[in-house]
Amino acid sequence: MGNPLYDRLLGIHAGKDTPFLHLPDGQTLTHATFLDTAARLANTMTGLEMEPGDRVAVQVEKSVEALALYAACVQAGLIFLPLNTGYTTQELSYFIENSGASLVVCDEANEAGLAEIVQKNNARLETLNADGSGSLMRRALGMLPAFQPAHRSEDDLAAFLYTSGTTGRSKGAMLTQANLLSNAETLVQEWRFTDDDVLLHALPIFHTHGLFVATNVVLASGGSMIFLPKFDLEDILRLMPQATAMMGVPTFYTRLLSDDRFAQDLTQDMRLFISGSAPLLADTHVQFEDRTGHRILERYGMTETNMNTSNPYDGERRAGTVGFPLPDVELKVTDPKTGQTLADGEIGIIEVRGPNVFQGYWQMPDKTAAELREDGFFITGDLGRIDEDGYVHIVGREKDLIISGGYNIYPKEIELLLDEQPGVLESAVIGVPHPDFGETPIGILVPAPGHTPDIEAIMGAVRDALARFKHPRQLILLDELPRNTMGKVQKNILRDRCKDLFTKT
Ligand code: MCA
Ligand code: AMP
Repeated sequence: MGNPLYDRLLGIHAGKDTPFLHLPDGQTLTHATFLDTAARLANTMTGLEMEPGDRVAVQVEKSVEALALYAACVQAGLIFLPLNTGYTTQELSYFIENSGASLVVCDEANEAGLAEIVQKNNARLETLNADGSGSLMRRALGMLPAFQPAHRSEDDLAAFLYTSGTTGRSKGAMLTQANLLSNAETLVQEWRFTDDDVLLHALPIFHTHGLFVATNVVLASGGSMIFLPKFDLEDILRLMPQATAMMGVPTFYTRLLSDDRFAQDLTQDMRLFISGSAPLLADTHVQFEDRTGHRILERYGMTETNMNTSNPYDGERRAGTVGFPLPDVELKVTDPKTGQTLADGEIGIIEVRGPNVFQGYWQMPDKTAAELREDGFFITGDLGRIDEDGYVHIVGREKDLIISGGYNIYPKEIELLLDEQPGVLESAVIGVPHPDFGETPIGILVPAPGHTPDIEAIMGAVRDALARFKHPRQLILLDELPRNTMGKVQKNILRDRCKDLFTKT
């Protein structure tokens, strides 16, 4: 039966001394060395009595060992559950409990904070630090660098990625081997990746973009990556001449453009710049081409679906669009009320179907049924239209979501917390334009009658509960929230009033 994800992404490189990871210090790791580490980790986890189908929750800094842990999970048939390094203990507790993870891997600095919740869930806790040290690798170094991959089928689950929702509760999107493999192999073809490619990798590896789009595409094509811990402008400018391709969120591109040193001489050996995870402003697209001669290739995806559409490699990459549906992806635009398919040109909700679409939300059949139709179409919550040439345009979102620097923020989660604070009657969280992050959240608070909320104390409560990237950049007091005749808060009015908060001086 084999293990398709292992066989087609990792096993193909077994024993090969070909370059896989170029590190910022100039060191290069081969595929064989990387696979040795993965095999040691797979042996370690099996030795800890982990069995195929068990969940491994991982909140660690980006490192070679962290990436090898993903490969080890594939090899051992374990479900990989990567978590944003910004999440607080409170946020992590929910993920550990909800997923029923049997192994939790964290940075040593967070070990004490997680011990109680891990114990309560009868899980095991191991540590892995940014420099590769910690209990997990200590165990792994005593293991054999060879592991017989667990038998898995394409329909077996490979990863859970948590994504929030409009109700404020995160949902574990269940992705199979086939979901990941089909997308990776399609993207290799669409974007012409080969073993000559060197991808500049500065994205985090706890999301679809950095893990599945970037890493799986490079693994499937046999290329290598310049593997950076994070987006650091100096590193990017220094290392770009050694790369052939980069994948990034729009913030990467606006930050590059804001530096005069970023010019054509740095990009002459690059063949491809890809953007996604958030809307790329048409202006950024145009400025980038003027500066470098390269047209950014914009694509559109979601945690639940991997990639759905892409601008063409050879044809016209059209600014302000996300291109065409990928070869094996069906995409339609439907009426939000009736679900009927709309004619091209009309604006409605984007729905997608294909081998890339997830299996549903872990142990949440109602939420799955609300978003994943029986016929396999997934209701994305994005508003879009298809133009006369077939290009897909994303024109907005039906779902209440803010995207800051490529990270999703669900206002409901913050509003639930703000509403609980002393002196607050109710709240509304909205996204407003931000020059660096694209959008940023701010909170509008309505004081309870006769009270003046203590803004500093409220920000303290926010800091304790929520990851840094979700913190409202400002809290504003307002006597009442604008509502329509149905009593629904009119966030568009609030957004309009606050739209210049960070974009004009
Ligand atoms: C970091 N901070 C942020 C963000 N990132 N705040 C808001 N939004 C963010 N995105 C916090 C930091 O913790 C720091 O807090 C402060 O803001 C300033 O940090 P700064 O140094 O400016 O940020 P950075 O570390 O340079 O990070 C910015 C970044 C990074 C490079 C844009 O967020 C990033 O790599 N984003 C990519 C996200 C991504 O991969 N998304 C893909 C999701 P303090 O001041 O307290 O230290 S997958 C997806 O969406 C789908 C599937 C798709 O289509 O791809
Ligand atoms: P996530 O839940 O993190 O996977 O985020 C997925 C969401 O990011 C999508 O539903 C879109 O709203 C947004 N998104 C991803 N790529 C693009 C893009 N190229 N343009 C506009 N929005 C995008």
